[in-house]
Amino acid sequence: MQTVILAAGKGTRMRPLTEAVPKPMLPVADRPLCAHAVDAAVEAGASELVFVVGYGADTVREYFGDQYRGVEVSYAVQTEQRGTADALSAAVELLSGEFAVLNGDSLYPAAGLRRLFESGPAIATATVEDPTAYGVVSTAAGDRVTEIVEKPDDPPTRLANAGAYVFPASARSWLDVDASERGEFELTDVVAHTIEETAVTAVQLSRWLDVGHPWELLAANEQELDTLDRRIAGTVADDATLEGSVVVEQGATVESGVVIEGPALVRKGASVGPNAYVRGATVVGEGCHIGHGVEVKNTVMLPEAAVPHLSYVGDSLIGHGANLGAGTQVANLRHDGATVKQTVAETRRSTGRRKYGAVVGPGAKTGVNTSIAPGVVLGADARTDPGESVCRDRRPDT
Ligand code: TTP
Repeated sequence: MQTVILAAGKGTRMRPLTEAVPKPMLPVADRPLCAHAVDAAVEAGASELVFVVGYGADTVREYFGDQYRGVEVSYAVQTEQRGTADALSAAVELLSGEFAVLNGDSLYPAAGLRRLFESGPAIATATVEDPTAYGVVSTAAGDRVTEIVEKPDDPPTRLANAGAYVFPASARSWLDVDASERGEFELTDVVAHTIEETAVTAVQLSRWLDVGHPWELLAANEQELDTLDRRIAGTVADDATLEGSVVVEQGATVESGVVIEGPALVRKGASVGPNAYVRGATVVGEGCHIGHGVEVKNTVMLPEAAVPHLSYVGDSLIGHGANLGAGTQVANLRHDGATVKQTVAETRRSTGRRKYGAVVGPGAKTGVNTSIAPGVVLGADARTDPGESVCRDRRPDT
């Protein structure tokens, strides 16, 4: 089945991380985020991949090329990010027959996508605690979809639209929908039209993770690092201790006195130590450096980031090329133990986590002995003074 991957979004909620790399290419374990959806689609039997690209298009093209895992790849460009139905419109000329559409920013199980692909017109659903932030699907007679409503205050079910669909060929002429309340042209309205025209099956996924916010990028890495098998291909000092499922890629170095407790991934060109402690679900990205006396826990370091001396970094996201000066400490737990909040697109949001550190933008640099409070965001290229205590976000626009 031809499978369209929607990968053109701006990823505004993921800023500042997406200022250096588009959301679909943010790292999740050993691959970009959208490669996980694509791999699941290939395993489920996708016969051709059609990417809709826009923001950061070149990096997506470079990674997937014109053949990916033996499957032909083509690209459509969405010039302005005006919504998911608008994104699909960009690809319409490339489609023939029944086709599938997937969000490029979700983790899907391959078995669930296989059932979706075999179900004719269908929509993937997942049961969620709080459906009010999602499209909510109602069904009758078991699995026949009767209604889909976007972000209702009073959700009729707990079945969320998981952003994976199979559309009949005729849906190609139903993409011209009205703008929604938030001013976007949305695929949910195309689904609503499809329900009126034909039977649409709800295919329940056993697992689904929508990765829209920084803390969901942590969750995605936690989930996918758990699936990696231990592999030590890099250079590891004799007295370093690697416990559990640790991957040290070829070209990575782990120096004397380092302790790494898996799951953890040290990518090529990265160096850890001497005398560092890495634990929890941590990704040390390509070319990153963790130096002497540094503890890094449950953190994703994007390529070329560095924490060179005497620091603690917990439950954090460290952007491309960011550098935490000697002695920088990131707090990841409030004194009152409350769930940590973060400001996302100017709105205070709960991260749902008691342990959550900082989001450090690409190119940011902290002065020596900087302290950063839980949930703080440092914007791209932000600077802090030596000894500074940073309790509020530091973004170029604030
Ligand atoms: P969203 O997560 O709704 O949008 P986004 O990725 O731009 O992120 P944000 O809301 O933080 O700005 O998008 C869902 C999927 O659809 C995602 O895979 C990106 C894709 N998409 C497009 O391809 N084009 C678009 O115009 C939009 C809005 C989304």
